[in-house]
Formats: sequence, C-alpha cells, structure tokens
Amino acid sequence: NSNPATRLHILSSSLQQCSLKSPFLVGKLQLSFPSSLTLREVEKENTRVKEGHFEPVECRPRQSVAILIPHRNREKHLLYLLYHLHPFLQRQQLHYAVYVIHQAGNAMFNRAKLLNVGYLEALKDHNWDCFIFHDVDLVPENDYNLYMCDQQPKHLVVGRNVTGYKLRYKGYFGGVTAMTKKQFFKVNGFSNNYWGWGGEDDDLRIRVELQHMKIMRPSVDVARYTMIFHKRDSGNEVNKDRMRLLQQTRRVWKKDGINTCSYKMLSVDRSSLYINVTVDVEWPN
Ligand code: UD2
Ligand code: MN
Repeated sequence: NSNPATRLHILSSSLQQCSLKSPFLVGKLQLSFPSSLTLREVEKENTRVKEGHFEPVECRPRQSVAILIPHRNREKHLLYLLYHLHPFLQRQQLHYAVYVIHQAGNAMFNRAKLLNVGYLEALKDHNWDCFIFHDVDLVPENDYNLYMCDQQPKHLVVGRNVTGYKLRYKGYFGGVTAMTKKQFFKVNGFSNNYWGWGGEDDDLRIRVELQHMKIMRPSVDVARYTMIFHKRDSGNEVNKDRMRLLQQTRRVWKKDGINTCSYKMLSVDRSSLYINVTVDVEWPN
C-alpha cells in the first residue's frame, strides 16, 4: 500500500504493546510554577506533540485518550497545566490529544455541558477509547496516576493540597475523572442543565450508580493533586438550584445529556499543544 498513513498504521501495529507500567515513570514529581513561564517554552519542551496530539514510537499504546479541559478566563492555569501534563502523558506512553473546550461570552459558566461538547467534538477527530474530564487548575503530583480508563469509571483526585489530601466526601466525583467512550455513552454523559458552580459532578455520580457501575480510585499516595489557588470566578456563582436538580436526575437523565446537547460551534483551532474548541453553550436566561 502506497498510502503513507496506512503504511504507518501497519508499521505501528506490528510493534509490541506498551507495558502497563511505562519505563519512563518517575513517581512523585517535583512541581514548579515559574511566574515567567511562556507558551513558547512549553512548546520547546514538547516538540513531539503536534496539534495537541502525541503517540509513542517505541511501542503500541494501550489506549487512545482524549483529555478534555473546560475553560474560560484561566489562561495562566492552562499554561501551568500544559507545562506539567504533556511530559506526564508522554511518560505514560499514551496516544493522546488535549482538547480545551472554551466557553464563549460572559454568560453563566457550564462546566458539564462544555465536557459533553468536548466528548462529541473529539469523537469527530478519532475514535477515542478513553476520556479524561480535567479541571484546568489541577496538576497531578505523581505519574503513577495513570490517565487510562478501566472496567469501571475512575476518580483520580483522591487528595488535594487544599483539602489536606483527603477525599472531600464519600461519593465525591469532581476534578479529574476517567470514563471510557462506552461508559460515558451509557450514562448519557453529563447533564446540560447545571449553570454556575456545583452539583454537576454529583449528578454524574448518580448516573454512574444508576447504571450499576462502581467508581474506582487509585490509592491516595498516587491520586494526588496540587490545585492552583483561585477564588470563585465571576460568571460561575454557586448554583442554588443544584439540590433540586439532583433530586430529579434518575427521572430525567435519559432526556438530558449528550443526546440533547445543543450548542453553537464557533471555532476549532489546532495550535501546537492543544485543540481549542470555542463554543456558545446557549444560556437559556
Ligand atoms: C470543584 C470540582 C470541579 C467542579 C466544581 C463545581 C474539585 C477538585 N473540582 O472545583 O470539578 O465539580 O467544583 O462546579 O473538586 N472554569 C473555568 N473558568 C471559570 C469557571 C470554571 O475555566 O470561570 C473551569 C476550570 O476548568 C475549573 C473548573 O471549571 O477548574 C471548576 O471550577 P472551579 O475551579 O472554580 O471550582 P472548584 O475548584 O470548586
Ligand atoms: Mn478549582
């Protein structure tokens, strides 16, 4: 076959599968947040990343993973996350791409809907096995925390610096989570109806439980994060409706999720380190 893309594919599939524990892992990381850091410097340190994508050449990756980051007005956090996450993911020998789902406008923020959009749009690029739903301000502290999906949905933030490295509460499912394409499809994704801060992560947990799936967590010495300090953003005020919404999840989940996620795509920009999807999530008010 003379098609270079096909040839490459044949070549790479004859490689051995990457081992579960990559030889490049180092364990506990020394994180730094240099105030003078620029995107240019991060690009220079990650020259094997092209348009937000990376694929190992030495072995056949176990999973293709899309990292989805909901975003608005957190440029500095995004820079620090890219700075740490790209080398982290490359050490894990994953085939991956980083998507930043950017909410256009100043209306109320909707983290969950942005993540639904990310899932739908990323699947137009590639048939990803696994999705990581990732807050922009959480930096992993240990690269044994594998960004891969398992038989069950996985919650990766057991501990955080700001909460004394303890699980916030039983059933907590916020921050960074990993679900296969199938698992996320099965629960119909996130609800689209959580505007502002809070509740959407608990809603997803309820959806997972309704499907008799069980949330798994790596051990606390591995599933640790540094959350970059921030105050509550304007446009992301506490959602006072969240308790009411959480009461109706089991009744409405089938009619509220990725199957009903309507939005206006404004642009897709493929810069060197991430794919930026800018979207109008259509605040109803
Ligand atoms: C917690 C959860 C988060 C989510 C949220 C409630 C943890 C570690 N995280 O985060 O997953 O459930 O509560 O909604 O428990 N964002 C922007 N711009 C904005 C507002 C939000 O980019 O103006 C994004 C960004 O990726 C941010 C995320 O939304 O990390 C969550 O917002 P937050 O960081 O203000 O909320 P936080 O830390 O309480
Ligand atoms: Mn945060």
